[in-house]
Amino acid sequence: MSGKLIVFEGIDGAGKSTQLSMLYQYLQQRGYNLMTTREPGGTPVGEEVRSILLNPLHGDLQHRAEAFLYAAARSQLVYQVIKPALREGKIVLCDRFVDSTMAYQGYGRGISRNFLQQINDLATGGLQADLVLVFDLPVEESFKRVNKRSTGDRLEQETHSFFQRVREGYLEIARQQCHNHLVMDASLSVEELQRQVRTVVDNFIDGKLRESD
Ligand code: Z5A
Repeated sequence: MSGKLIVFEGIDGAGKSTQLSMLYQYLQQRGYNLMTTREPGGTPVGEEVRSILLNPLHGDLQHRAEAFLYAAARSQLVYQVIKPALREGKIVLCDRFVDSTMAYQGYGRGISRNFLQQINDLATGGLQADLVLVFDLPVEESFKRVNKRSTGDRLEQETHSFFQRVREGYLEIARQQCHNHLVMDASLSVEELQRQVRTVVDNFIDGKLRESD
């Protein structure tokens, strides 16, 4: 099987990072050649851009400039890390990708989705995920989880209605791109959700292996 890109998406606190690291361990035990990464970040340059983006002191960051910064970090990640890993046949598990820009900057901030599509395409060279798991959680539950942790970064200071638009944006994207998107119920327990994630990913990998026979 050639490399595959599996992306974890969803609003803050939906449990993406938890599920991703559990899946990583599971797939590693099964002997797959894989790696994990995240957005924004995943490269030295991207991690520096991340610290600008999440810094609560940058409350004056303009919406378009914000979108360009996410795209810059993404482009660095795609060309420095993801494409080489895919060429080596790895399964890449990525915490957030282009849908985050559509959901947060598009549905959340109200930036033109055509414009965002253009900068996403430029940043990725048209690279698309093979499978996207969208972890869906009511905003109230997300707030409870994030407030417990309470880092209060720049985006976590947004309002309930902002995150509601982001959540609905994700569901709309998943409806429009149902060929490679699947919505997961992130309000389930960590263990039950992981059981479902493993089933989905096992089926996906088995299907790809059959295709390549
Ligand atoms: N952003 C953007 O606007 N545009 C873009 O293009 C991109 C990103 C790429 C990245 O911050 C921010 O950038 C993010 C979107 C924006 N916005 N904000 N705000 P980040 O990487 O720090 O944030 P995140 O990706 O949302 O991570 P997160 O908040 O840690 O969420 P998570 O990874 O989905 O959740 P978690 O860390 O696995 O779990 C969160 C807590 O919930 C933790 O205490 C867990 O123990 C608990 N948890 C997890 N699963 C469960 C279940 N099933 N039940 C109960 N409790 C659970």
